[in-house]
Amino acid sequence: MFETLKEQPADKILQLMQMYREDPREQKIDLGVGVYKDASGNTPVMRAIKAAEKTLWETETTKSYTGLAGDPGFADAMVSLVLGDSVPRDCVSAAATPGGTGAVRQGFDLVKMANPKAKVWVSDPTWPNHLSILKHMGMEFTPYRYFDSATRGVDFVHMIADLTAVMPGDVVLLHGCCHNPTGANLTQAQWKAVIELLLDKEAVPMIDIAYQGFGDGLDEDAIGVRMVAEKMPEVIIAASCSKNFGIYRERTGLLMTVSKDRSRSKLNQGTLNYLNRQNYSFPPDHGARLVTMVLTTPELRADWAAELEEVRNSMLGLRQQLADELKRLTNSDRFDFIAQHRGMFSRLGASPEQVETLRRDHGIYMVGDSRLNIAGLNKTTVPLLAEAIVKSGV
Ligand code: PLP
Ligand code: TYF
Repeated sequence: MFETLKEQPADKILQLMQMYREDPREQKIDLGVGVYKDASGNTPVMRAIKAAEKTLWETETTKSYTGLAGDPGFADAMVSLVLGDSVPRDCVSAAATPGGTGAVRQGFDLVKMANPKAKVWVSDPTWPNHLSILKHMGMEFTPYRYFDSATRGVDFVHMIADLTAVMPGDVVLLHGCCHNPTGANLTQAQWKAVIELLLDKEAVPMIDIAYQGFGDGLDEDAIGVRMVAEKMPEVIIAASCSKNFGIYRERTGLLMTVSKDRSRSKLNQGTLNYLNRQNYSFPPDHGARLVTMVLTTPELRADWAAELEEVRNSMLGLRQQLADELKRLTNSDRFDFIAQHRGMFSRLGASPEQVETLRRDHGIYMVGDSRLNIAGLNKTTVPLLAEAIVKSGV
C-alpha cells in the first residue's frame, strides 16, 4: 500500500530552519521561522509561565482526562482575552485545540460540515499552512489581493474589489493582527469597511489570531476581531497561545464560534466537541492550564503582560533601528514601512535572487518571499542586515 505514496512538498519555513542549522559560518543571522528570540537569540520561557508551572507541579493531583472541549476555565479566560466584552459569553462556543494550527484545521472542518459548498477566501499572500491545509482537505479557496508591493502596505482598494465577488455562505479568512507574512495590517476604518461588505454579501468571517500582544498591545491587537464579533451574526475564530505565552511546543490554541442567535450556541458547542473527538478526542491540557493560571491569577497576569510588553517594545525598537539605518545608508525613506509594519514579520520586497544573495553572501536567512522575522535581530546585527540589504540591491 505504501508504494502508492508520493513525496509531499516540504514546509519551506521549516526547511530554511534546517539549512540555517547546517550553515557552518559563525556570522549568520536567522530571520526565518516565526519564533520570538531575545537579544541573545534565545526563546525564553516567560516568567509567569515558569511560575505557573511550578505551582502546577506542586498542586496538580490528577492527569485524568479533561472534557472534549478541554478545561472550561481555559475557554472562559481565552474568550475574554480575545473578545473582551464585544459579545455576551453565551453567544460564544469554544474548544481547546492543539495550537492555533489545530484551531485553523478544525475551523475549516467546521466550515466543511456546515456548508460543503463554501469557498474560502484567503489573503494573497497568507501563512502557507492555510493553503496547504485547505488543499489537503480538498476545499475550494480563492486568493484576494492584500499586499501592495510598491508601498508594502495593504492594497485595500483591490482587497475590497476582489471581495466584492464573495457569495453568501462563503468564508473570508482574515488575520486578526500582525499579518503573516507581510506585517501590513488593516486600520480600524478598513476593518469597518470589510465588515460592511461581508454583512452585505452574507459571508462568514474566519479570523486567525496568532500574535495578540505582539503588535500594538493586547487590547489594540484585538480591535479588529472584536469589531467583527460585535457586528457580524456569525464568526469563526482560531486563536493561538504559542507566541504570546511563549509555549510553542505545548500546542495550545482555541477554536471559537460566535452566533448572535444564542439558541445555536449549544449546537455549535456540540459540533466543536464532536470535531475534537473525531480528530484526537481530548485536546492537550498542560499549556492550556498554564495559560488559565496566568490569566486568572492577578500577579501572574500582570507579570505576563509586562513581559509581553517588553517583547513587543523590543521588536518595535528593532524595527525603528533598521528603518533608520536603511534611511541613513540609502538617503531615502523607502524602507520606512519596516517601522510601520507590526508583529514579528515584514515582507521586505526583495526578489528571490536577492534573498538567495543575502543567504549565500551574507549568511542572512529569510523566507523566499523575503519575509523577515524582526525578532531574529539584535542591536548589533541590525546594521549588518541593513548593509547587506543595500549591497544586495534590494
Ligand atoms: N496562524 C498564523 C497566521 C501563524 O503565523 C501561526 C504560526 O505560528 C499559527 C496560526 C499557528 O501557530 P501554532 O499552531 O504554533 O499555535
Ligand atoms: O510562520 C511561521 O514562521 C510561524 C511558525 O509549519 C510556523 O507561524 C512555521 C511553519 C509551520 C508551523 C509554524
